[in-house]
Amino acid sequence: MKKNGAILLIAGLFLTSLSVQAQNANYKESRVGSYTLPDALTTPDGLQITKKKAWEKIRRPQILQLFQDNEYGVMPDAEIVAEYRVVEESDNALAGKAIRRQVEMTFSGNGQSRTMLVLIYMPKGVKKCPVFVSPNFQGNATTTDDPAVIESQYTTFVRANQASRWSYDRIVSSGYAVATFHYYDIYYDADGKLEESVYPLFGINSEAALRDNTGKAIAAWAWGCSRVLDYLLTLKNIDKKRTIVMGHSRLGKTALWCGAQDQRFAMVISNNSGCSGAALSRRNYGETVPSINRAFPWWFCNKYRSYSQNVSSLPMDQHELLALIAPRPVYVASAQEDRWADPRGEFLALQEAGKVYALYKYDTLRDCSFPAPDEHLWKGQCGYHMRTGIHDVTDFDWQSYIEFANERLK
Ligand code: GTR
Repeated sequence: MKKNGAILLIAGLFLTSLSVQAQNANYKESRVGSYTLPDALTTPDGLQITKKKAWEKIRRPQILQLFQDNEYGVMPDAEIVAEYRVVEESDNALAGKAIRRQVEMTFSGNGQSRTMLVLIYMPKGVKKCPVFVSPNFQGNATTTDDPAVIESQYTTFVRANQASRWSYDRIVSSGYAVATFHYYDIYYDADGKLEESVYPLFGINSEAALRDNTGKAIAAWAWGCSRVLDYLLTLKNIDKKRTIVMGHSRLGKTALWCGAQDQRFAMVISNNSGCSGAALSRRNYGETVPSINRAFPWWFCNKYRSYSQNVSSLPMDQHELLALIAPRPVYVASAQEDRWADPRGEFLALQEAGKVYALYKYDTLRDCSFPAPDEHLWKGQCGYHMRTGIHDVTDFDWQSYIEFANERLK
C-alpha cells in the first residue's frame, strides 16, 4: 500500500474508533451517576477559604499545582530565546479596515529551534485595541480567503477551509485585534510526535524523558498562546489590559489552561471545550476521562492516565480550572448538538466556579437554571450560552464574546 493510503487508513480507523466511543457513551442524564465535587474553597488540611487574599495566597496555588501535576503537566524549566521577524505587512487588509501583519517567531533552546507563523489583524485607527489570541486547527491560510495570508508549514488543507470559524470582519469592525497560529507549529497533534514540538528546545527529545507531570501537547499549545502574547505586548497599539485567549474544542481546553496560568490574559473563552476542558470530569456523560486518555494520550501528562480507572480519585475537577481564572471574566460556550462535550457539565462547572468569584463580590450563575438554547446567561464575570447547532465556532459565538468583552473589559 502506498504511504498516503496507509495514513488515510490509520486516520480512518482512528476516527471510526472515536465515533464508536461517542456512540457508546452515556447521553442520559439519569445515568450520569452521583458524585461529590472537591471544594475549591477547602484546603487539604480542612481550612475554609473565605477571603480573596487567602484564595490568592493559599488555595489558588494549590489548585494550580493539582492541575499541573495530575492533568496538563508543567512545561520544563529552560531558557528559550524568542526572535520575531515580520515577514509580511499591509495596511490595506480586510477591505481597508485592517492592518495585517504576519510574524515568524523562532524559538531556540538546547541547540535547536522551532518556528511559528502568526497572523495578526489589527483594526485601523484604533490607538489601543483589545486582542483575541486564538490558535487554529488547519493553518493560518485556512482561516480566511485573504490571498496574502501565508500558508503554515504543516498545512495540507484547502485555503479558507475554516473561514466560517473566524469572524475577522466582525472582530476588526468591533475594534478588536486578533492573532492566530497553527497549533501544529508548537506540537504536531498526533501520537508519537513529541520530537515535532517545542519540547526538544527544553531538552526533552523522547517520551522516555517525560516525568509523570511533564506537560505534553495541551501544555505546549498553551505555552504557544503565551508566547504570542509576549509579542503582542511589545506593540504600542495593543491594550495590555484587554487581552483575551480563546479556543475551540481541544484548543478550548488549551485556552482554559493557558488563561489559568497566565494571568496577563484579562479574559478567557472556552468554546465547546468539553471533557478535560470546561466540563466536569466526574459526570459520566459524553466523553469521559478514560475515553479521552485512550484516544489522545499525547494531550495530557502521563499521570492523568492513572485516573482513568477511578475518576473520582482525581484531587480536583474542572470547576476549579475555571475558578483559577477568577476574578477575570470567563466565558464558557457549549453547542446543543455537541453532546459529546457535555453542555450541562460545562454549565455546572461554571456555576460551581462562582464560589470563587463570589469572594470578589461578583454576582454568579449559581442561582440560575440551565438556559434555553441561544440564550445569553451573563452574570458578574461569568458568561455562558449553549448555541443551537453542532460542535463548531460560529459568528453567533464571536458576536457573543465581543459583546461580553465590551461590557467586562474596560
Ligand atoms: C474530539 C475530542 C474532544 C474535542 C474534539 C476537538 O475528538 O474527543 O475532546 O477536543 O476532538 O478538538 O475537536
